[in-house]
Amino acid sequence: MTHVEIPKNYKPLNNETLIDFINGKENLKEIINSKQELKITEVGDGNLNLVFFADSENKSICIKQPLPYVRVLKDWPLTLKRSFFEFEYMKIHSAHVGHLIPKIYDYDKDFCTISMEKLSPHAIMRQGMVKRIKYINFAEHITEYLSKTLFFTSDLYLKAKVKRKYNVVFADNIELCKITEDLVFTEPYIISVRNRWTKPYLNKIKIEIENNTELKIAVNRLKLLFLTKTESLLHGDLHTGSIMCTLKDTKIIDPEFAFYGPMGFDIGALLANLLISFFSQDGHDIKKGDGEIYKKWILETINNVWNSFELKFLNLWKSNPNGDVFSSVFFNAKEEIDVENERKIFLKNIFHDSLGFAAAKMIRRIFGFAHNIDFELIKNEKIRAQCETKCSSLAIKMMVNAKEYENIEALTEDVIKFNTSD
Ligand code: SR1
Ligand code: MG
Repeated sequence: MTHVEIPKNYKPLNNETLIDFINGKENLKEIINSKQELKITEVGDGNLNLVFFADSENKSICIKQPLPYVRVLKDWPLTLKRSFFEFEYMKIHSAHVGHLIPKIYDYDKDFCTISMEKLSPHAIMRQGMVKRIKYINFAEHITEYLSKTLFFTSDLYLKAKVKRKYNVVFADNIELCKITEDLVFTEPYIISVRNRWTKPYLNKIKIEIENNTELKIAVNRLKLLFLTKTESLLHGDLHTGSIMCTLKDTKIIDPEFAFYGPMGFDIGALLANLLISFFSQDGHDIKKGDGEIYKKWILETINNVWNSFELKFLNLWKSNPNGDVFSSVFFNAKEEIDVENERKIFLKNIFHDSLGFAAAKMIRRIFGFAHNIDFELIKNEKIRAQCETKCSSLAIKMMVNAKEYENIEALTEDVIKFNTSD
């Protein structure tokens, strides 16, 4: 059994001890500025951690604390150091995307807590998408986030010396990366006790996956990229449960899976979750077809996410050639056309990586350990299985043939085809 190192003074907090914890911290007391008793509520609904809201008559804060195990499976031990990686990720990225993440007030090494801004009236994006809320500014915000976080921590911008130092810090996020290696890149493709799927409807596809050599080679290529391609400091778990929205605002939360990895992994996670939401919509219809307008919005959003990310990333690269590669010392003005061409080739590779990773994320949410409410809330299992079948059939094609997609529109056209097939 894995041994979890626990700081001497660590204790899981509860509604009572959290008040003492806050009262012991001048910085938090000053922010909350309350004369009355705080109202504490534990609101964590993710797979891993405790999340508390502390509300006062003046100000509310949010305190996240890891447990030395996986919250949804207590006999799965898990390092408490994950909150350190989350905190470090937020510190580094706050320079460029501080307005797109919660404000951080405190990191406590003993309790492993991160105290931060309570986001209100934000809701978890995945929950909003089940209710068919159109987040019309989302593509604009998330592409700013993706382009800046990925560019500013890459070798295109950082000096190798700085990037290597960051890389060393996050290379130690071994246990969280191992979760992804197992749950995303391995278990859905083999027989594993942690897998589950909508039985018996999806039994046939599950067996096909286990016997599809091309697919298993493709997922191993992706796993190798995940293990070796240290391009940028990634969020590492950028699904729609790690994003909180209002109609106007977007905030990205929960980067405890942060590591140096392939840019396409974060982009792919996001695309996968938008696609999962798309394929789940028919299962939420009260009257057949009542989700058509919403589905159209999701596809437009997917197109916007890639196209706008590409544009923003290219602009950042062109205006900040500060890293040790493609730096301005190499090229004169006449060579700009060739350099621009090279940038576009680079982005094409990221696009194909993103589609492959998106496919892996779609398959894991249908056949692996951790599923999404998008499909899980479809109570009629036969209807859920129909949605999941379409989603996983597209994912299998995407993973094996990622390079055949010339652009994002080719993908969203395929999405429509797979969704209308019977
Ligand atoms: C045991 S953790 C299961 C999943 O929850 C997180 O959100 C990650 O996606 C992880 O793979
Ligand atoms: Mg999370």
